[in-house]
Amino acid sequence: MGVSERNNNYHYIISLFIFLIPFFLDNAHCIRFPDRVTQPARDQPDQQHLQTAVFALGSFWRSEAVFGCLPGVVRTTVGYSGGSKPNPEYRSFGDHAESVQVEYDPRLINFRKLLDIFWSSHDPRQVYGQGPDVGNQYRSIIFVNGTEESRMASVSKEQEQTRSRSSIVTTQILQLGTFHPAEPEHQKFELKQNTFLLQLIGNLPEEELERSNLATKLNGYVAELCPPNIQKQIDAKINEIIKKGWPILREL
Ligand code: MHO
Repeated sequence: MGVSERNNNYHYIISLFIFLIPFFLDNAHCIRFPDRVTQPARDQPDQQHLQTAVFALGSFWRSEAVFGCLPGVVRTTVGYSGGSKPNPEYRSFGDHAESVQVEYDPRLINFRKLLDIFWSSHDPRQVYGQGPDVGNQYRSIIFVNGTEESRMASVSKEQEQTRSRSSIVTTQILQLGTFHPAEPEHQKFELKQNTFLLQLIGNLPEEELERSNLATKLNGYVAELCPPNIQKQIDAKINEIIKKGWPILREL
């Protein structure tokens, strides 16, 4: 056996030994490499952790804007809820109330905080309407999912009632049945009135616009319903883009 042949054999034996090490070590062959982690697209946050809440507090154009730019709110959708009519439409939605469905990341915002926003964003003592809008469709409702949310909603309603005894808080607390999404023209209604901003985010097709986190935030911004610091932040970002001439706003 020549020197190089012997070297080859050594290499072979060493390689084989290295290859077999994991099988000798307890558990070593159980090592699992994590599945490939795919990054969620910037504007499509990780769906798995999201929770959903539904509220009715007057015109759904405005309700959607109230929740849209809160940190942790990922998406909003307007619709009809709280009634029994099977296929509600804007021109005939029967006993339903105009509602907003809020999808949120519970790591960043919780149901209790959403309840605070709900109470501070409308007049729950107004009977048969909200602001200038008159009718049962504008009634105030907290839709709850299960007993814990139901308890939190009741406690918050009692607190709201104690703020003043001279009028009654009319808000209903209902277990959420079906939420019927409204027609496309009612989604992101406030933002749709602002062609400049629509253009600034790249004139998204309707379906994308409805699911977009950016559009959700801007919808609140247009209505000037974001918390003041967020309203300012968005102002600054938009002005920066206008100054730089950067064509499209991708994220906030
Ligand atoms: N005050 C609103 C109500 C619209 S709504 C979506 C209006 O301008 O008619 O019910």
